[in-house]
Amino acid sequence: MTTSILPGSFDESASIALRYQPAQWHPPVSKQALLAVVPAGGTTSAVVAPVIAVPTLPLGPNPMTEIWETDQPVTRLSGSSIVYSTAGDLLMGGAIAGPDEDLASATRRIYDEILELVDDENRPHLVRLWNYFPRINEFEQTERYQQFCAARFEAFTAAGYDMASDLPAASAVGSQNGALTVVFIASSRRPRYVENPRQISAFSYPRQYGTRSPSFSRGAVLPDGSTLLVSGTASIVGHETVHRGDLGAQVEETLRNIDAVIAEAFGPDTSLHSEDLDIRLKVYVRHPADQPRIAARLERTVSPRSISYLRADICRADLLVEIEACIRRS
Ligand code: 3EB
Repeated sequence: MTTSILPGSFDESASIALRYQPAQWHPPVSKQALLAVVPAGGTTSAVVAPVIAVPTLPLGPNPMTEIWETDQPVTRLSGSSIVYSTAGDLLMGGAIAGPDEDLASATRRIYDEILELVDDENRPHLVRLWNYFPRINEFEQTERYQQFCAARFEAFTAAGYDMASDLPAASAVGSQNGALTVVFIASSRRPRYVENPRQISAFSYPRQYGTRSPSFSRGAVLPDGSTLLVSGTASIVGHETVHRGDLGAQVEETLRNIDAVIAEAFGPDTSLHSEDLDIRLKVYVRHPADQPRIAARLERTVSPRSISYLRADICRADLLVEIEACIRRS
């Protein structure tokens, strides 16, 4: 584990903002602002912040790289298999499994390491996690998504997490290749986790979706109250997939679900249409040919420059699309 003298205090509230840059962009030499750079499907030569390449390919005419910025001084660190940076109360990092690790062991090892690291770095509250791994809907005795869910559940349980109140927002999607890649944000202060009244909480899903339920909340509001990170959201009402095979209806239902999470976080009159919200959407598309139709719908509500599309499989075989959001109140 790397230790260092932190110039920023973990008591200092740090902002976080997500910006999308064209994928070929090269980062500027601003040590202060960058918390992480998350390119899709490749790497960049960034040296000023952790570069956490995710194994999903961008889709559409404007492939985007994620730039996570903050207003507090950033310290770049690494420990065990995790690269990360800290800024005030926040910590953002990523880890990738080895090529020969099986999914369940890699999930358990990486989660154990993340949970230990955020404790050691005095930022023990997980805010948000992203999980990418190949062949998510394939069966090896059990579906690989269920293997992942079981190992994640065991790691949280072993660390003493209360499954009804301590779980971060998350996404878990299928990549075309690569090894399990986990990206995460943690804080020294507890975020406000929110659920979606239109959906059964994922950690209470019935057993038909796996013996160990998915360990995530529907959204997390950063401790400073400014920013809502909405989990991967799909066309699920209650616990059931709705609109099987109907792309347009799945997108509409997903947007209703995101609006419900926004209303829980920021109040009943708040939605994707609110003027005072700064919105970024990340859209996981199962069939690349569906991207233009999805874009045409989303761009009626959100600026095209604020949407990133990735080719990914969704954790339920009957879902065609999943959308997550980073939403700042101005
Ligand atoms: C769902 O609502 C869709 O296992 O971490 C969305 C977000 C989904 C996160 C996860 C799964 C996860 O159940 C799938």
